[in-house]
Amino acid sequence: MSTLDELKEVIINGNAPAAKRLTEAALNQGTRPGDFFAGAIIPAMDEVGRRMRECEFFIPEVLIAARAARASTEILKPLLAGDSSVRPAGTVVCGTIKGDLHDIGKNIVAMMLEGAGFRIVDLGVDVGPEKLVDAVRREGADFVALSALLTTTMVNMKGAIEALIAAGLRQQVKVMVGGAPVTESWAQSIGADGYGKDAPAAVELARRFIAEAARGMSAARRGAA
Ligand code: B12
Repeated sequence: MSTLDELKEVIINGNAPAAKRLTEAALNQGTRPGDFFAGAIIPAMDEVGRRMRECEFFIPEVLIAARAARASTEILKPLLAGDSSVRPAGTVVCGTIKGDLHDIGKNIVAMMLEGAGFRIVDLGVDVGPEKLVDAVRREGADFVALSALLTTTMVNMKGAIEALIAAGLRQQVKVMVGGAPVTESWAQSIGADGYGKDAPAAVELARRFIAEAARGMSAARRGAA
C-alpha cells in the first residue's frame, strides 16, 4: 500500500494523528503538495460520503473524518501558498454559502488559488449576502468563489449574486461557483461567470478571467486609438 493509500484509509477512519504523520512521510518521500488532494483526501471524503449515504457512517464519524482531512490539509497549506514577495494575481473573496457548514472543498479551492498566486480572503462558512458584499467592497476583490454542498443551500448563491448587483459591485468581480450539487447550467441560470468542478478548475477559471480582462483592455485601447 502506498503512503497516499494509507493516508486515505486513516482519513476515512478519522485518525488525525496518523493523517498528520503520513502526510509528513509522503512529503519526505517527494510527493508534491498538490498531489495529496486527488491521491488521498478527495477519494477519502468521497468514500465517507458513500458510507454516510449507506448509513454505515453517521455525523460523528463524518466529523472525525473531516478533522483528519484537516490535519493533513493544514500541513499542505503553507507549502501550496505562493511566494508572498510576488504581487498577487488578484484578490479572491471566498466562502461557503449561507446555511451551509461544509468547508473542506472550499478550503482546498482556497489553498490551490493561494498557491497559484491569488490573495485569499476566506469568509468561512454560512456566508450571507451582507457579509459577502462588505468583504468585496472592503477588500477591493477581483473574484468571488462560492461553495455549496447542499441542494437546499445552493439556491442561496443566487441571492448572493443579487446582493452584489444591488450593491453596484457586480461589474467589479467575476463570480465562480462550485461544490458537489452545483453544475455548469446552474451557474449560468443564477448569473455566475463560471463553474468549476474541482480546485484546479477554480485556478483555471480565475486565470481565464484575467486573460479575458486583458484581451478586453487591449481591444478597448485599439478602439480608442
Ligand atoms: C464531510 C461532510 C459533512 C461534515 C462537514 C464538515 C466540514 N468541515 O466540511 C458535516 C458532518 C458537518 C456534515 C453535515 C451535514 N451534511 Co454533509 N457531507 C459531508 C461529505 C461526507 C463530504 C463533503 C466533502 O468534504 N467532500 C470533499 C470535498 C473535497 O469535496 P467538495 O466539497 O465537493 O469540493 C470539491 C468540488 O466540489 C469543488 N468545489 C467546492 N467548492 C467550490 C467552489 C468553487 C468556486 C469551485 C470552482 C469549486 C468548488 O472543488 C473541491 C475540491 O476538488 C458529503 C458527501 C460527499 N461526498 O460530498 C456529505 C453531504 C454533502 N452532506 C449531506 C448532508 C445531508 C448533511 C447534513 C444535512 C446532515 C444532517 N442530517 O445534519 C448536514 C448539513 C450541515 C450544514 N448545514 O451544512 C449530503 C447532502 C445531500 C444534498 N444533496 O443536499 C451529502 C452529499 C451526504 C449524502 N450523500 O447524503 N457533512
